[in-house]
Amino acid sequence: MSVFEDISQSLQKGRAKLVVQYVTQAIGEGHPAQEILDKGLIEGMNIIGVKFKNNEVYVPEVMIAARAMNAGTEILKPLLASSGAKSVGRVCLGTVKGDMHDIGKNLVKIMMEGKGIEVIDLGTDVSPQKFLETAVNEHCGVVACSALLTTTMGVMGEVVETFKGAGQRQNIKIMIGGAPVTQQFCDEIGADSYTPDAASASEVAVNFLTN
Ligand code: B1M
Repeated sequence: MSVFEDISQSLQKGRAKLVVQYVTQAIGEGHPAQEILDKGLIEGMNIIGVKFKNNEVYVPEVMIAARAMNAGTEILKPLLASSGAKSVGRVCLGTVKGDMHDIGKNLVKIMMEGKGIEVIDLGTDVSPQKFLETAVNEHCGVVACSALLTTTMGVMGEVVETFKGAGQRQNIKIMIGGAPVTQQFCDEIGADSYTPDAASASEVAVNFLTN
């Protein structure tokens, strides 16, 4: 069994200490952090997602797996985010109202900080009004919204409308992402960018902030 399978299986069992052990081993073997994240941690979480959908595991097991995922991500954090970069601008980031999923959002934060972006993390369950107030008061050039539920992704459209209503649509770029979000949805609601993963989100944010 490869070290990636070890990571994935330990994560699925919610064995945080083993996840940390195998992630550390993978780093020691010279695997790049992004590969460990994608082939080990995210792969394990995707399998949990399928089991969750099929009622083979339930919320408590998923929460324990999420905790193990966070433990593994913590080890990778310094490797994913190269430190010392000069600030290129400010992003206000959050998971939209009604949605508590924060693992993907936290990865977006790590990758953006790694590119020298100052991230104001509003956490989960963030209302359109809160995004607006923070972005304006904290002089953010970009607002980044994450959603994991088909029932909450519509809030991203409300974010766009709230910024329009406040006359802030021209000044601030709105980026969206999360598993159910698509480019087509982005076009429909009139957001500025959809990106499928945290790494590409950080690249687009740098472009918006520097151009
Ligand atoms: Co939830 N959940 N969950 N859950 N959960 C999903 C999303 C689901 C697909 C599972 C399933 O049925 N297969 C399903 C949604 C179905 C749907 O809407 N179509 C679901 C459901 C139904 C629910 C509840 C309603 C279950 C219930 O209570 N009956 C409930 C809702 C609670 C709420 O939010 N109000 C719920 C609860 C939970 C837990 C609390 C148990 C836990 C969350 C823990 C936490 O986040 N702290 C949880 C988890 C862990 C999942 C799954 C298994 C994994 C999500 C995850 O973290 N993936 C998920 C199944 C799945 O996605 N396969 C599922 C790993 C993460 C790295 O990926 O967040 O997609 P992701 O981020 C990616 C990209 O999407 C992207 O970057 C990352 C990769 O680099 N990205 C962005 C994310 N945000 C971005 C923003 C950007 C750009 C890219 O720009 C701004």
